[in-house]
Amino acid sequence: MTLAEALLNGLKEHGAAELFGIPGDFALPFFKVIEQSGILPFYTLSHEPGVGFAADASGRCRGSLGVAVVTYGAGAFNMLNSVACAYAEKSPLVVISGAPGISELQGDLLLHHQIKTLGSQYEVMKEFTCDQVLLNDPAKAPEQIARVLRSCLEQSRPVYIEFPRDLVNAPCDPVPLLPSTTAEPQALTDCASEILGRLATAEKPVILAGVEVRRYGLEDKVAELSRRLQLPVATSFMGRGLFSDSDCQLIGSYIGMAGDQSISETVETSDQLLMLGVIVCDSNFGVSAKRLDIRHTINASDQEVKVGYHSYQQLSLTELVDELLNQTEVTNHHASPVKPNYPRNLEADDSSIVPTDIARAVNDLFDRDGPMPIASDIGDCLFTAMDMDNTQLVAPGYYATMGFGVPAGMGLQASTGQRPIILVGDGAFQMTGWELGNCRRYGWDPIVLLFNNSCWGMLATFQPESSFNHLDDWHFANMSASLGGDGVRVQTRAELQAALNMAVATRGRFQLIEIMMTPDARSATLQQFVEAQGRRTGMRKG
Ligand code: TPW
Repeated sequence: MTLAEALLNGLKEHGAAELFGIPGDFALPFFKVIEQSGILPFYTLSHEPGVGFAADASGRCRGSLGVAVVTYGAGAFNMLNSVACAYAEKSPLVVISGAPGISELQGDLLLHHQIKTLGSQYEVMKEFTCDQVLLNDPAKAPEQIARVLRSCLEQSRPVYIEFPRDLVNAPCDPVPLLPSTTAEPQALTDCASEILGRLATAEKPVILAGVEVRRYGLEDKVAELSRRLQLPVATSFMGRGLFSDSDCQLIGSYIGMAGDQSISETVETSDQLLMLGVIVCDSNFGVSAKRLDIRHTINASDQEVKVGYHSYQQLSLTELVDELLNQTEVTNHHASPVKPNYPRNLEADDSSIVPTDIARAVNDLFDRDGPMPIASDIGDCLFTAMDMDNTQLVAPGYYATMGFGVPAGMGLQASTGQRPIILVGDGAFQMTGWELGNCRRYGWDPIVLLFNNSCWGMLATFQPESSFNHLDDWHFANMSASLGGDGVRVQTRAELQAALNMAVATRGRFQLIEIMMTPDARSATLQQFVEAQGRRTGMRKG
């Protein structure tokens, strides 16, 4: 077997479902093997940020490896922001970059795509990934690739593999599966019993579940734990979409000052808050992290469990949840999830559209036809998603990069086969909306709900006095036909409902619904979020 084949088989055996990429001359030999071997399905897109987001979404929604393959320099650096997003939001993304051949390294001649030195890219990637390897020795490569892929899965963070183009066909052994790293058994037992002891004596214990629960495939186990302990469960903002298929007493998503105040109160007044895999950040907490009293929190994430002010190191969330289950009695107690009061029953009249109407229309659709997964961009579309039924959601809720939604939805459909709803603002659509042009050749048919308020609305909410936040009218719906899909512009609730029904009924082509709204039509959640953020940063008085 060759080094390229060993890498592709290794990726597959470690859980990769497909590859997304854009070639370049430093990557052409590897791309040739990718195509000819057919080891993994392979999709090319148009712009490297989209490649990174699509691969990230694949990894997120399957809790396994997403893979992005790019060329050296221009390709890899073009994708850096997506890698940053995956790092920040703990997504298991494998970045593979073609590179100059070993035989090209001698001599004074600069190579194209080179910045300072030929090692610059590797150094930059060290900062954006949790483990890296330069495949310059086929004898060591199997072990090195195995280590890097294990790091990717165990830490659920991006890793970097640099592949010199003249070693693609070098003979190589298969990539092994390394044993997973495990916690010190006594530390694990003690940690779990300390946690259970604290929960047993608390009056109002609550579980707050975050993204790691999905990343490590722990939804059912955490749901089981909550039933055994009879604890209510809230998800973080980033964890939205968790437990959509699980039986637990889900009370909704905690977004601090920006969200439902009864959920905020339950979480903030809990005298023992068990945070499982939560990214403790401003957006997750609706900028109210200070409201949590550390003495009464248990925070398990990043292979560490902090109990009040002390911590247990090198202990994964998976091991912790398993041990908590070990130490608790099986019950046949059924959960009684609180049915959140999401808006539904859209009045299909001639009124102009506001974001809540879009949530209503989507919830009505789910009531009729069953839930669909959602990929959302950042912007008011994501805050509006908080008013949609709890279905699978991928979104950059913490790193908050624009441009995620469209390619992420495509990655989601590629890897799961499910038809997604994509939520995106006009500003973000200007960045990566063009990737939709790649749907036709792969048979993807996402339904895209484009929130067109003709502005960078979130920014305009922060700073309404600035006219640079206004955007021109690009008539996105008109562009759909040439991109291989169907597009329609809607101005009223009746038109929105009709367009959504038509989109659902039409399979095989992407369906773009360009929803026209006034710049000041925004969700209550966005308004509250911006006000809370403004108070915290002093950007806005309120
Ligand atoms: C890659 C900064 C955050 S929100 C926003 C900007 C420019 C406006 C988004 O406008 P859109 O949605 O998509 O029309 P809406 O609902 O606000 O009207 N560059 C990147 N990422 C971010 N987050 C920014 C800039 C930003």
